[in-house]
Amino acid sequence: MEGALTARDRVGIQDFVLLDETTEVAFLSNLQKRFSKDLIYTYIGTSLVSINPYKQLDIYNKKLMELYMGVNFFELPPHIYALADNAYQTMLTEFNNHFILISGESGAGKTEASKKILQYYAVSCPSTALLNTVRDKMLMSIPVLEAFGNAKTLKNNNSSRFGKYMDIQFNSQGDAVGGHILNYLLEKSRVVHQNHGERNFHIFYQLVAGAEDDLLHQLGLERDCQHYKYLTQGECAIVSSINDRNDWKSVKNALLTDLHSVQHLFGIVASVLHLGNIQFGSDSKARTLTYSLIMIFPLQLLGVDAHSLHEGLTFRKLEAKNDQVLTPFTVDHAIYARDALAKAIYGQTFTWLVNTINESMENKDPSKKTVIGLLDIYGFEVFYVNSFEQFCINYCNEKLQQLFIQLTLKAEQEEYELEDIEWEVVQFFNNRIICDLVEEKHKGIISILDEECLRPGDATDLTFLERLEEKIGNHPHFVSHKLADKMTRKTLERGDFRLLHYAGEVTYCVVGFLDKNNDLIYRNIKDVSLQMNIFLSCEARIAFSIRRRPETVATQFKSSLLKLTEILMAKEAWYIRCLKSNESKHPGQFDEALIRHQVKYLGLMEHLRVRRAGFAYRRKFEVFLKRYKPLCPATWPHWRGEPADGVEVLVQHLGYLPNEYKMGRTKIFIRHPRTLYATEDAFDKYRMYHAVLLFCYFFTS
Ligand code: AOV
Ligand code: MG
Repeated sequence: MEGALTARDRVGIQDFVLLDETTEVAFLSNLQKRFSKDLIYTYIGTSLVSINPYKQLDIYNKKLMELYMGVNFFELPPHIYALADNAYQTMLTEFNNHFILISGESGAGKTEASKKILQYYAVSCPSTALLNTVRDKMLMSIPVLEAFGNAKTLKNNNSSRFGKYMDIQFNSQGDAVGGHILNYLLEKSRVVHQNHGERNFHIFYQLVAGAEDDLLHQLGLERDCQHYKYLTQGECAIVSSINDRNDWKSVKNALLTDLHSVQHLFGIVASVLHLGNIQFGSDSKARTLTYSLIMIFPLQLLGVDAHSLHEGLTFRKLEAKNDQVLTPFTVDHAIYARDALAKAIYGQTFTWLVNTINESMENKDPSKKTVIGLLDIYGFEVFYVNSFEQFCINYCNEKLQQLFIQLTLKAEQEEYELEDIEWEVVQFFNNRIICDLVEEKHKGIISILDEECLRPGDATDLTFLERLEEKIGNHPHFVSHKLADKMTRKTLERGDFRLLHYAGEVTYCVVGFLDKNNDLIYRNIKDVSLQMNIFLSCEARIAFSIRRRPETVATQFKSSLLKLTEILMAKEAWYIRCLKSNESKHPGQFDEALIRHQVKYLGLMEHLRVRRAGFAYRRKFEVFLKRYKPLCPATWPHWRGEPADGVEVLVQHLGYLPNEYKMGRTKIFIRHPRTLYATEDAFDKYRMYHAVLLFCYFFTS
């Protein structure tokens, strides 16, 4: 009988913390109930759980944004705007830095979430003509970076193939005054190779489908993706849900508002396509470029000279003392050199784009600022064949999970202990052990890989695998070729190893690991790419031209993730935990097994238990007293004693019941947000009253 159902029965509970029981069954049932009503957001305290609906919902618009502005967190139904607004309001009141960590596996909705947040800030922050330009540039960076850094994979038609951390900088009035993007490890190999059912980066298809006839002609391109080797390996150049022509328009418009060298940029993109079509003579040496006409366009577009390009693609230049020796390539080497050049060009172009966007968003205001950082990185992914790229991506997700554990589960428990607050310990799986397995000095997989990369002589992908088996064969999260049958009853091919990640097991094929980790390009190919100087800053040119061996890709990635962790640890964290509803991208389909698996590995149950056992809100005595002391005559205008005593007097005056709060060593802990909201409401009334008084005073005097 519908009428007899309570709202709770009909639409589930808005905050998992309020569930009657903290079982997985209750959690999933609540999630499903809400999902079936298109309610894709649910809280765990102040964290947001989001589930991908795979359909457009009418819940993102200016009216709703305005509704959520400045409203207390739990007053309205859960929404991503509420989290964005709460982070913003807290930043303003406490004048400190924040970040929003968006996690979840590939296709779970991280990038969409990060866009919604950016759009929210673009609309909700105060604006002036000057600030509008910063805001516009932030917004325009979205389609541009997506075009160049996202691609269709088997998991997601708009999969991020790079990691992105964006700081939005605010002045003390809350105006967005600047932005800065850090980008992480672009999957360059996609430029030259795509697996079946996947595409190259969107920009190539957009250019071919959308560019005006004139531009296409200038670039020497055909309006047909099938013409280009680099676009057709995945055999899915056309995707029904992707409108490359329309996307081209928005990317071009976004670029035109900002970039002077747009024409040149498209030239570079086109030159990569031309490079991909260069073939080499099929005799044992690759001296002949079979399709020499094709060379004309890369030469013109890249601004390099014919001799160097020809030589770079067909000969290896070795420098011995003062002498140079040229050895002709085999066809395979020539193909390798061609692909290396294409990847280097694309990689540099992407770096240049990010730098250019950063310059345009640079904050010119010298006053002190606070930031909200948005982290949107490639999600955990498992394909039929997993290579070096998945190894890096999944390692990155291990790091983010570790960060989440450190900042919530572990930190929360430690804080209670430190503050002498009684509570029940919650058991959780700490994936530190897997992070160590990958990154530990000397013993970790990256170190072992680097050693093999540096070892002169006969190092190959297979010798790397042998070293792994020798050194970490007994690790509980590493399944070696030899032990595979015994441990998991699933065979491993020769050349594979398996890692038991926090999110599930992944079998990696070692083919290409050494090569991709080295990312070396032949000397003369490097010289060729250095000629295309327009896209390189002075610093980058120097770094690129240095002759000593650069750090390997995995080591650079590891260092950049370490730096990112440091950046984030210094800020206050907010979490959006994205769940993928089904594997086939069907609107409204709730695949319970898939979702249960994600709930498990993301540690949502543990998060919930920690949150429930604990207190929703905590603040240092000094901070709490400073804000609310006007509400109590005994603490206003000054409290002369210890801050803890002042807080005690203050909360007694406010009528807090003994079970509603606890006093720690340095902080007050408040069990439920509603207690604090009542205090906040009283504070608002106080401020309003004083504003009116002040107004009357000036008006009448
Ligand atoms: P991801 O960022 O988490 O994957 P996306 O944010 O790109 O995933 O989401 C994948 C697709 O799911 C989008 O292109 C939309 O079609 C759909 N989608 C996601 N969130 C929503 C939403 N809130 N409303 C409607 N549709 C949505 V990856 O970048 O692959 O890790 O690497
Ligand atoms: Mg993404």
